[in-house]
Amino acid sequence: MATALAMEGFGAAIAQGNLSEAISAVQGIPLQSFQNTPLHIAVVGEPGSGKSSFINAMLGLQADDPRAAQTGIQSTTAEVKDYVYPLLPHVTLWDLPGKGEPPFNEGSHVQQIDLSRFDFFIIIGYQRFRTTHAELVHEIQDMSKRFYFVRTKIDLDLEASRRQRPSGYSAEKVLQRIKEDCREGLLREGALDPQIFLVSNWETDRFDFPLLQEQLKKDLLMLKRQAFLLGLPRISAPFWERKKASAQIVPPALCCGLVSALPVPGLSFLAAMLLLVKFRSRCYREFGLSRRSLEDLAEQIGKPVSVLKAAMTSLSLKPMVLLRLPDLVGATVMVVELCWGRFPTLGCLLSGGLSLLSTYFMLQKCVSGVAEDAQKVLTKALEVEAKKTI
Ligand SMILES: Nc1nc2c(ncn2[C@@H]2O[C@H](COP(=O)(O)OP(=O)(O)OP(=O)(O)O)[C@@H](O)[C@H]2O)c(=O)[nH]1
Ligand SMILES: [Mg+2]
Repeated sequence: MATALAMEGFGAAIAQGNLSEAISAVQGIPLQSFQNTPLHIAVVGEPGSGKSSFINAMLGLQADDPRAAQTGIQSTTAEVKDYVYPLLPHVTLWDLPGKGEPPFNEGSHVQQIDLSRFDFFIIIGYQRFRTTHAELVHEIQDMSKRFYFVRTKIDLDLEASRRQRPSGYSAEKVLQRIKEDCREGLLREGALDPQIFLVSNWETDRFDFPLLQEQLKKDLLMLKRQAFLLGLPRISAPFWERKKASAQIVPPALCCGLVSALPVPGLSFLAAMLLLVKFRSRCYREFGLSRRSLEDLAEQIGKPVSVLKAAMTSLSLKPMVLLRLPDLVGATVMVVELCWGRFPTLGCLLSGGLSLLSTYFMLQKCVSGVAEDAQKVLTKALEVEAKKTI
């Protein structure tokens, strides 16, 4: 209920171009309100690392159960498949094919399987910390999402160690060394305070398996809140489309066309440039990107305004002016010189028409750029907000 109300406020604020109010509408939602928010957890990792076996262990299913995920020594999981996690409400575990395995060859994994559709990740690894894990950590962190690192087949490690050094065998030391290797690898990749669990999928009551389930339960509402916030940019997209559609482009373009019809070379350039600057400022105000609005938003999320400005990469005035206006000036001057002397009316119509068209497309590009920037700024603000643990 609280989330539905907040969503209404969020939508209304976006429609008004008030980004700080939009953030404030969702900022204050009590954690308990996210109980019913769905959480999609992707289980990812290299082929054969024990992803499907881990899912079965989480679900409490034996491998021969018809409801269980298929497991095997050879590559088994070829398609993404969902499994409802019965111990927590609205949580789904997703079994994915191994990263780096055909048809998900190196480099194509992300294109084939869109990781952005998942809210949280469990990276499964066995043996050493590898490049595959490092790549996954980067992909996940770039989306401002979180993960647990689960090191499987611990039973095999202990057994191997016991066989190799029967006299000096210490299970505790082996486990500590494995955890250290995982931690070092994760920290090297920039993971902050990584959560690492050592498990055997055959023995869910031993090692860190119970701890993992407990931690997931503890983190649940925070992860759902994060999923909710990071899903908001998708919801806000239609609001920007509506704002874009309502932008008044024709009157200023007409005005520029009329000015350009005057037989003064270069006048259309000046007129279009002035118009562009003014129009862009108006768009910034309407989409919530004016200096004042950005300062308010930065204060709201507790970050310097430069963090938000860095996200505004779609629209830069200089390249727009430099790219579009020389065409406009050149064409207009040419038309004026060629036609004005002999056919004054034709020259006037041509230069005015050219200017009108060119200005129209320029302003359209301007509105799209501002809308894109507004979406990026909002996404950044929501990412900052989602990272806060409350
Ligand atoms: N000893 C031991 N074997 C495991 C463990 N987890 C998985 N295995 C075995 O490892 C092999 C691969 O397990 P899967 O669960 O199919 O691995 P996967 O990551 O889903 O494999 P793909 O779907 O092919 O990427 C199977 O033979 C499992 O029985 C574990 O914790 N301990
Ligand atoms: Mg599998």
